[in-house]
Amino acid sequence: MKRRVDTTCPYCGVGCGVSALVHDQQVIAVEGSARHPANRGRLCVKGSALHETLDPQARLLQPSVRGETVDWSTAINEVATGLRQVIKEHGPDSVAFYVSGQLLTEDYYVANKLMKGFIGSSNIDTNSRLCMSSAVAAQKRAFGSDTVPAHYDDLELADLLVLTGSNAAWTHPVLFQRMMAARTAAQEAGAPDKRMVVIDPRRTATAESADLHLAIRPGTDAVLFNGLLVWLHQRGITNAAYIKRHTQGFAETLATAQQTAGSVAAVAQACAVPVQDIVQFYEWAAETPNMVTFYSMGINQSTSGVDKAQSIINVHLATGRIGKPGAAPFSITGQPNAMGGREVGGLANQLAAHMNWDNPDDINRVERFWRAPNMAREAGLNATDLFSAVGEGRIKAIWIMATNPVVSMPDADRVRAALAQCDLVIVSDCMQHTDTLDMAHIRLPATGWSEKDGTVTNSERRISRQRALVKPLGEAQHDWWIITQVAHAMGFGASFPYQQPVDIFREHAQLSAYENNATRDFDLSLYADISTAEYDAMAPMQWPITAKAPMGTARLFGDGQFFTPEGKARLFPIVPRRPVAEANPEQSHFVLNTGRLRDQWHTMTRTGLAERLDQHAPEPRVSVHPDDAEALGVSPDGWLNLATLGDQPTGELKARVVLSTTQRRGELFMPIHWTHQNSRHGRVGALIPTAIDPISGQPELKHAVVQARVWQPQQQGMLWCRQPLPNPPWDTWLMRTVGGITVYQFAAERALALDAPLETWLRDEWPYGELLQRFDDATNGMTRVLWGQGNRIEALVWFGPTMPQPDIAWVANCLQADTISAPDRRDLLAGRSGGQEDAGPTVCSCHQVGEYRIRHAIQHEGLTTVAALGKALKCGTQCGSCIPDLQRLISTSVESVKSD
Ligand SMILES: Nc1nc2c(c(=O)[nH]1)N[C@H]1C(S)=C(S)[C@@H](COP(=O)(O)OP(=O)(O)OC[C@H]3O[C@@H](n4cnc5c(=O)[nH]c(N)nc54)[C@H](O)[C@@H]3O)O[C@H]1N2
Ligand SMILES: Nc1nc2c(c(=O)[nH]1)N[C@H]1C(S)=C(S)[C@@H](COP(=O)(O)OP(=O)(O)OC[C@H]3O[C@@H](n4cnc5c(=O)[nH]c(N)nc54)[C@H](O)[C@@H]3O)O[C@H]1N2
Ligand code: SF4
Ligand SMILES: [Mo]
Repeated sequence: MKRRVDTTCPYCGVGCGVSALVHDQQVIAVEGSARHPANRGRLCVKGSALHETLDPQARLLQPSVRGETVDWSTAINEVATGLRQVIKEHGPDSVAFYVSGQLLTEDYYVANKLMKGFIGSSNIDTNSRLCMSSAVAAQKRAFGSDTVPAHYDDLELADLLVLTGSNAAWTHPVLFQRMMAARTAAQEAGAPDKRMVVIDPRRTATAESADLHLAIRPGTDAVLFNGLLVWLHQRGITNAAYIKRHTQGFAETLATAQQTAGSVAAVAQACAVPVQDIVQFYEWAAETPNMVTFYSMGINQSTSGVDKAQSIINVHLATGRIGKPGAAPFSITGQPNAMGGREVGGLANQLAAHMNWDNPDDINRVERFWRAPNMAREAGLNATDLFSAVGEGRIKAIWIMATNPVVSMPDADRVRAALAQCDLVIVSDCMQHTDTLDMAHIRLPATGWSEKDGTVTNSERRISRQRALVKPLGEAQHDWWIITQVAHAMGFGASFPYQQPVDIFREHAQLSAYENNATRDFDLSLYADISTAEYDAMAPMQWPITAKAPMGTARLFGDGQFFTPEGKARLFPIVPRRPVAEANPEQSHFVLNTGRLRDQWHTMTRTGLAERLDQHAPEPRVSVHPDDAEALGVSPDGWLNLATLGDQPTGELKARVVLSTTQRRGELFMPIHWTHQNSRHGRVGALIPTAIDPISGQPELKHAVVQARVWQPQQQGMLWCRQPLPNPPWDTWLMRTVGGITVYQFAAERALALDAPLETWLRDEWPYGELLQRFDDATNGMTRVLWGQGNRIEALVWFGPTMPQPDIAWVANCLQADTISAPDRRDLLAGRSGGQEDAGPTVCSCHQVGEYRIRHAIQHEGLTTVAALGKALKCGTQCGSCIPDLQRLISTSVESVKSD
């Protein structure tokens, strides 16, 4: 029987409600839940492909210890004994947990409790250190609490949206669509303009849709916002009454802003943006009280992330633009449960339930509530220090859950080396192949989305249920269960009596309410006695959720009351600081910026399984400004070798370039998603040195300086085969799956001759059947070779001095067939694509519409609006994530027609 179940998307912090259609033990379709207030029926392309990422083959299904499959009781016992042994010999601070904003709140709560109250160390940190910790520190400093005051509706109510350091069109797509729809509706209603300003060194898809884009020099946000404060004050827009009644520190803050960003000319120069653009931004800000500043990783991932966030908050406090409909500073969370992690205290410098290490009463309160025998007393190591401690042997056992630090940490090779020499590495993951699992002594199979059951909190403080849709596959177990079992085996059973997620949620709610009396923002007292039935039926709601606010709380700070001892918010003087390293194009030293692609999630363990998500950007290209490419002497499809600077360069990466005028000169951009599982030299984290914000400990992931050199491979090519190679022989390669066929794209510094050793190698290492046919194309130096048996093709390799440009899907299709037709075989050898039209790189993943097809429609069929294209080709009509791309194609194609 088919069932519909309401759950939540496990990807970004928008936290969309998903309505899943389940048949037996299969999720057969998903759609946006119309009832969920975050998305009201919408889903982006990643969310709408969720059911395509549940491949059982890719899952980790059994526990193992040092390579041997074991049962759960053995695995739990190994973990518990291992941890106990290390603690006995070296003390509690010699163990660490590294957890994740992708755990559910219940998982997270138990991990935090076990570490801080029972093991007796606070060496538990989370990947949110890389993501949110600057925003957390700034909010605590300014508000006295880590509070996001806003509601998503504020994004629609705002008349001026300022997006800084955010590529929301790709990273928070459903919110971005809500913003766009509100702007269109206002225009259609003839209402005064709703405007959007985007601040980002790159002209992203988000910036393309903005009314004004400020392509600032990286790291200069604080100058821009200090300048805005000065401008608003000069024009009498700062709110003297609000400042007096509800804030402190204004005079010093203003004075510092005047010294560091006193004139528009100075700001324009520091940010490298035309004066008139700065003036335009400031004028709009002056005339629009309904202003939301929405900020993300371009602010947080910086050595001055806390200060950059504070400079934004200063402007909102000085104008009283906070806690009101359509007015707020809005730090947006990345991961689905980054906010839930903050609630439980998942960062090493947080305690629990928004209580703090610097308050002895808080420590005592949590100790009493947990009846903790070994309460930790102070903050533990943040992520970068924690992995250093592993490398130095001070931490001897580490348990990593739901994160992939060998890819996502800065100095990623150093993280791998640290784990390689650690005595005990325990990894819980739901997938089978990750770079971090490769380093594990004990591998624990966790349940994943569709099996997990619990709660998550999105960017607007809204707690939603993520529900189990199907039974766990194989031996997979819930993270909370695994941690609870280990707690039992370590002798703490009485304090971990949980049978089901609601037992944990109830305790979490009780702790939030414990001796709270409105002294702490995070309060779920209404749920302190929640029953299983109520938990199962729980509707999405924003905290605080109390007897006074039984339907939750849309906004905080509307009354001007803050959680500092004085009850007043703190403005804080900000002296802008530059990023730690500088580019020097003359020496080919470039600033490397890193971030996300539209259709992939982080290290691709899940989105990498849905073929249609792979098509928008199948290759990790490095974006280079055309003038820089010319200066470097790299051709449009050529390769760059990027290396970290310093006496002992560690990280290195080879990637093909994509020329892009959306890129500032002197800067490069690389996506973060590729790993050792699907590439050689694709892990960008290996290039990022560890430089952290002194307050938050968040690494500067957006700004590394690298040496770029042209790399000239002698041989480049592609290999299609039915199964992955055990040991690819090339200097650099990428692997993906197309139509069930494995496709390698490779390049080699020195040509591997086909006859030897490549052919021998292929014959010895992989049984492709016999070499059927070979064609050497004298005109372009390309060689194509078919292997197989009779009319069944097992493999095709196509290589030469340049990278072939085939219709990859068509070739894969030929291989998939049991027998190949004679014409297709001829075409394969000749490098033609079966007479089929090549649709070009996929733009619309939902409806599989390619760029060439769209350009043709724009240029030759007169379809020059998004609506017209949607009507004819269906592109952009489902999730809408590609609409900015369609707009770009329309504007560039129309221009090229005009200039033809
Ligand atoms: N498709 C997709 N969506 C995701 C994710 C994903 O993996 N894939 N991950 C989720 C997670 S965990 C997160 S944290 C969010 C991140 O969401 P975003 O922060 O929107 O994404 P990023 O691409 O990391 O970076 C945003 C922008 O910051 C800009 N930037 C770099 N330096 C500066 C600077 O100095 N100042 C300013 N103003 N901008 C700068 C970059 O050019 C980039 O365009 O996305 C979430 N959503
Ligand atoms: N250079 C650079 N580096 C970055 C960033 C950047 O912008 N630039 N961004 C940083 C940011 S903001 C983030 S959030 C991180 C993200 O980086 P990671 O957290 O390392 O990336 P993910 O691929 O999301 O890793 C999640 C892992 O958990 C597994 N998993 C999924 N669900 C579950 C579950 O329920 N239980 C368990 N046990 N496992 C599960 C997945 O299979 C996957 O292996 O990357 C950071 N690193
Ligand atoms: S915007 Fe997309 S990825 Fe984010 S929660 Fe919604 S559907 Fe999931
Ligand atoms: Mo993140």
